[in-house]
Amino acid sequence: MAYETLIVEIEDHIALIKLNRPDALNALNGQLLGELAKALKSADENDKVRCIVLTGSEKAFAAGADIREMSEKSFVEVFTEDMFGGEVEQMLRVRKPIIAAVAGYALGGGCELAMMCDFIIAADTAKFGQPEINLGVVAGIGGTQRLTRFVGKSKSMDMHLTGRFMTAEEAERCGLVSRVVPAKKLLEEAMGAASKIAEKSMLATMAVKEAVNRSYEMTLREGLLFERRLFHALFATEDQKEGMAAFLEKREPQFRDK
Ligand code: CO8
Repeated sequence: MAYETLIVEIEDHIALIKLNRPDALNALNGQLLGELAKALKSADENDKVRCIVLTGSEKAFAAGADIREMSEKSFVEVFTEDMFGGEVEQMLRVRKPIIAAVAGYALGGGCELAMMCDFIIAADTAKFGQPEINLGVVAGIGGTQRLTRFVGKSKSMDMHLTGRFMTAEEAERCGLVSRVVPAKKLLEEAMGAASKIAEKSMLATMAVKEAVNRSYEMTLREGLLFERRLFHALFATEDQKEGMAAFLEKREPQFRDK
């Protein structure tokens, strides 16, 4: 499928989705979010794809929702159309792992989009922020909820109330990103991580994603039970037999997603 605001490449079981609105620092407008939801759904449904990498440009992952597009909208408009609600729900339905590879600005909706992915690998040039307060609004696609869970109340309040930006180093220190790499190596590192994931049994990777995401929505006791039942359930798969046999036979496993 051809997209106007994205570049999508599928190679070696990895779908690489690049946000592509260079003139607006990849600001997220309705068209881009609609195309992104479609591209993610299509990658999720494509049997050849086992992991997804979402990235932007060297200068910006995404500098937020498109302020030009939003500025004149009324409450009645954004409320009745439930602005971005459908697109975001669609993105959250993706069951394959998504890695955000972030260089440059990840601000507002851009930071929220990165946090919607399963983990974030940052270039040393990355800058994260929730500067909506400077526009007289608040985050709208998860910033106050996800950032708070990821980095704690004090830092989340600091980011949302002052609108300041966080460096990649600070983001790694507080647990927002999983690793920081030199900007030139960002894609190589993200694709390397995606290749590693692509080698695993997809049944197990999907189970990991469900279990970790549930940890934000369940009590610890319920989450522990959910995890244990998933662990038990995977014993019904051929991949569990293959993975354990391969270990004992000192060879690489050949997973078949069965
Ligand atoms: N929207 C639209 N256009 C943008 C945006 C944006 N968010 N960010 C940058 N641009 C455009 C600029 O207008 C400029 O275009 P032009 O050349 O036509 O004037 C071009 O990109 C380059 O930007 P700058 O000249 O400003 O570049 P600088 O290097 O000087 O500055 C910054 C880079 C610091 C990133 C600066 O552009 C900036 O502050 N951008 C806005 C950041 C921001 O406030 N983001 C939050 C937006 S609100 C939001 O994300 C809410 C999300 C929740 C929505 C949920 C709805 C339900």
